[in-house]
Amino acid sequence: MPVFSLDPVQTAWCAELRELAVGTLRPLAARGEPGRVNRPLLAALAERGLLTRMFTGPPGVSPGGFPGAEGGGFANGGGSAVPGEAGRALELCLMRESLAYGCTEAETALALQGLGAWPVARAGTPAQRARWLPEVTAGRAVAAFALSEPGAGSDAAALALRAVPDPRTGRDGWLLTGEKQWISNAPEADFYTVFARTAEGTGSRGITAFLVPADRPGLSGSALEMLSPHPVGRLVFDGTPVTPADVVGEPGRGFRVAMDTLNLFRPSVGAFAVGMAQAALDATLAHTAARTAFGGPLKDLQSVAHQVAEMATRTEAARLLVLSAAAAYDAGDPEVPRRSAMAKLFATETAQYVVDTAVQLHGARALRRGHLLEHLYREVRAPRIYEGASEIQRSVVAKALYARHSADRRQEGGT
Ligand code: COS
Repeated sequence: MPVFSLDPVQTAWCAELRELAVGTLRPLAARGEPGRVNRPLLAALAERGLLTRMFTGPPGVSPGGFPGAEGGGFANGGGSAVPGEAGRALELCLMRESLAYGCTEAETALALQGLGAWPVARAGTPAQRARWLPEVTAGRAVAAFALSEPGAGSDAAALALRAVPDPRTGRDGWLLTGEKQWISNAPEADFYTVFARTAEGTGSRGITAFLVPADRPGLSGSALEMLSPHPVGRLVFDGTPVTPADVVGEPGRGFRVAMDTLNLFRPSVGAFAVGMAQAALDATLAHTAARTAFGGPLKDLQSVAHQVAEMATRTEAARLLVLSAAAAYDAGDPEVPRRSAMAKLFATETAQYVVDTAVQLHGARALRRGHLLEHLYREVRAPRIYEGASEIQRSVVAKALYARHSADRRQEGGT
């Protein structure tokens, strides 16, 4: 893997996005209602082409390779989006870090469109893609990824929402019965990528992904009051009909669809965290340079300066880990699950540390409602839990390390 550095075009684009986030998106976010989808914010992201770019990768790099790419297009289904093409993960990480720096709400709105619709872009049928992806990228349709259940969060393969053959249609359809919980954008999304059990007793191999429009009979939802500015809710499926046309990927292969999606999005959660850490660090530099105490600026106290140096070093390390995981994804590296997990783990834990230290160095003013750090202190917590808690990321890393160790030993034994 090459040592990582951004080229001037990427650097300039990130600066542009930070400006957009602060100048245009933050005021739109401020006018939104907490816990509700902010459609004007989504429209602004769409207008700048950012939602499309999340699915197409950098301009000119992916001819026909992705839905919506030149020569591909949603209408004919485009090419399938697979790792190893076109700088997609890197692009997503740059967008998420830059937007997060200036407006976490815009960042999250963008990311949730990606998380909910990516399984469709990657594994959906041409008809599903043609119906939904243009609406998602235009910011008109809101997407959601529905994996977690009251009894299956970290242990995703234990999910219990059942898809049983629909007696009315025999083998050609299913009825969904069960619940999903802690689903971002629920209950306001326009469609859900739902993971359901089509075979009992088969663990991760008996799960199928379905694209379920929000207006399907038997589907209802309610909002949960959570520590987050975006909606998070619960969904109840009471005999909701789905057909083979709603299957995303292959029946029984839904767990793979979920994991492939998380492999792409986990480093980008890390990028979100890095954006927040950088914002907290910059606020701390400004504050400690200007604020005087004990006869001089705070920055002249070694105890303060060393903390700032530590925050900056860890933020930079997190950024590099995120970007190298993204580059590995884009290169089709076989160790993507481990690298994605490491990037998410390290970056989200680092951001928690950096934001907390920033609060400490600011003192009480940082905890006043409306202060940037008060906002970041609330925002930084959830990413250590969603898309696989830190403990799950450590398990993924350890499992991959031992698998490689055993494979290496076997190879040594065989040669
Ligand atoms: N990428 C690709 N495939 C993966 C994978 C990954 N990251 N992780 C697991 N798989 C595959 C395995 O290769 C295995 O495939 P086969 O059945 O073909 O052998 C299958 O999935 C089952 O894997 P495993 O036995 O490791 O599954 P477990 O149930 O033991 O554990 C974890 C899977 C814990 C990693 C998974 O449940 C997980 O990621 N949990 C967190 C869920 C999460 O992120 N929830 C948040 C929802 S979005 S907010």
